[in-house]
Amino acid sequence: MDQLSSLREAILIGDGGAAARAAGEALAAGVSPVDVIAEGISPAMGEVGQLFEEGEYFVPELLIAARATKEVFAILRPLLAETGARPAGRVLLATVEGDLHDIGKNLVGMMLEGAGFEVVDLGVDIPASRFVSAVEAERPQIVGLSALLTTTMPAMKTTLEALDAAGLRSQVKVMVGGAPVTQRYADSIGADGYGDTATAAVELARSLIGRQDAEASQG
Ligand code: B1M
Repeated sequence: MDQLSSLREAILIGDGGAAARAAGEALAAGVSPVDVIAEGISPAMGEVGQLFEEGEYFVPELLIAARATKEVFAILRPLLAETGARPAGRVLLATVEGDLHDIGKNLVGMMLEGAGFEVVDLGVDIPASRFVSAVEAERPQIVGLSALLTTTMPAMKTTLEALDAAGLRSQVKVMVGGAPVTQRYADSIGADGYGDTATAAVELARSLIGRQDAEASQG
């Protein structure tokens, strides 16, 4: 796991080249692309967030760490795409309206792709109306909403309400996540599930697809 320690250090100092090299070495040593994310990038970005909270890091450090992860994703993405035969399901993923945070959402998307899901990533600051039109166009089984601000969490509720008003709510399972989101909040807005980490989001997506298949077979 030395390569994952080097990857972590490279992300912490925002050295994209070193991060990409460490990730390449981890892959060559037999670490799976999913583990590079779950055991390398994800905890490193969690640590970057923590250092920011503690006043050790400032916005520039955050942004160069995030940029370093992008260089690693560029290597991982084609490998993750190779994994599955039939997609495990289609997930429409985005950060809700008013919210520009995408590091966690991107990790969730990459982990889902690694688990064989087809991910349609709408990006950040996505209004409820865009979710509605994208559900109509893409026909996902799951909609994943990410929010990092307490002020944007209510946009999750608005999005669920918009899906309901458009008659689409029963056609999709909705999962929510992001640092301020809790199971209790997810329950209070009528979401189908909450994931506290990218790994949990993958497990949740699998179980939601299972639930949806069971409901469909009951007619
Ligand atoms: Co912002 N920011 N930020 N920020 N930022 C927070 C969230 C904050 C807690 C920092 C603080 O002040 N202590 C605070 C929110 C406070 C609150 O809401 N009460 C905050 C603020 C205030 C702001 C601004 C308003 C600052 C300002 O301008 N005054 C501004 C808002 C911009 C906007 O969105 N409109 C802002 C801006 C930024 C940056 C642009 C500088 C940058 C974002 C860069 C980017 O994303 N491209 C940034 C960052 C990086 C952070 C912190 C430091 C780190 C977030 C992060 O990436 N964490 C954050 C503090 C913190 O969380 N410690 C903070 C790492 C990431 C891997 O974790 O995103 O939690 P996370 O994702 C996890 C899980 O939550 C989960 O899986 C991921 C991996 O395990 N998960 C899901 C996430 N989405 C999921 C979806 C799922 C399931 C699981 O299902 C669909």
